Amino acid sequence: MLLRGFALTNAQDLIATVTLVSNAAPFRNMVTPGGRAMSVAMTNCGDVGWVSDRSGYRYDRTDPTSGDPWPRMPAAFSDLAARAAAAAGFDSFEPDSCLINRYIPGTKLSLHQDRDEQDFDAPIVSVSLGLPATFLFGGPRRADRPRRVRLDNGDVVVWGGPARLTFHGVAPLADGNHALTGRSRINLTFRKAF
Ligand code: MD3
Ligand code: FE
Repeated sequence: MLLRGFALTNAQDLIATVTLVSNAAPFRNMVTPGGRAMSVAMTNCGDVGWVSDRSGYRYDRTDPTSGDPWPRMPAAFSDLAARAAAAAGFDSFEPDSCLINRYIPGTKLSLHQDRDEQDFDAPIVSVSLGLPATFLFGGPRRADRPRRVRLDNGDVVVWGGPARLTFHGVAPLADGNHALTGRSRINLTFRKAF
């Protein structure tokens, strides 16, 4: 379910909070198991964070860069995620992880499924901030031709039920400048990983 502008009134606050999180756990380009650095820069907050390295993808309680626990999930983050999930019919969504993705012009995210989480009954809630992106919304198989959906600053999407395991990605970010984020797009994804 696409909730256009759901986070618009919170957008400035959310970006300020992303800055606080990324001061404690800086954005980094993780390496895939195949050995290539991802073009998306990532960090996390919450009880666990998504990490990738030569040995694979997983959720981890600590930031591998520092060895410290990830920053705590800010209340403003979990509140927004729970309100959006409820608006889409998912009551009492309690995310234990927020993956924060940063895109600059040219950054893309190849088609993939999110399947490192324990419980596929819980939705994933995504919040788009800053520059617009073309989201690629595929089907249950990688070969399914994706639909292209524009995601703008403040848009929130709740991915649950039959949409939970669809293949998806992001087309290379077009250049631009946004009042809130400059030449970048920030995406928050709230997950129940454990
Ligand atoms: C559909 N992020 O972090 S958000 C990701 O814009 C990811 O940064 C993209 O894909 C981004 O894994 C897309 C939308 C999204 C997130 C998770 C999903 C769509 C999803 C999980 C299942 C189906
Ligand atoms: Fe994903």
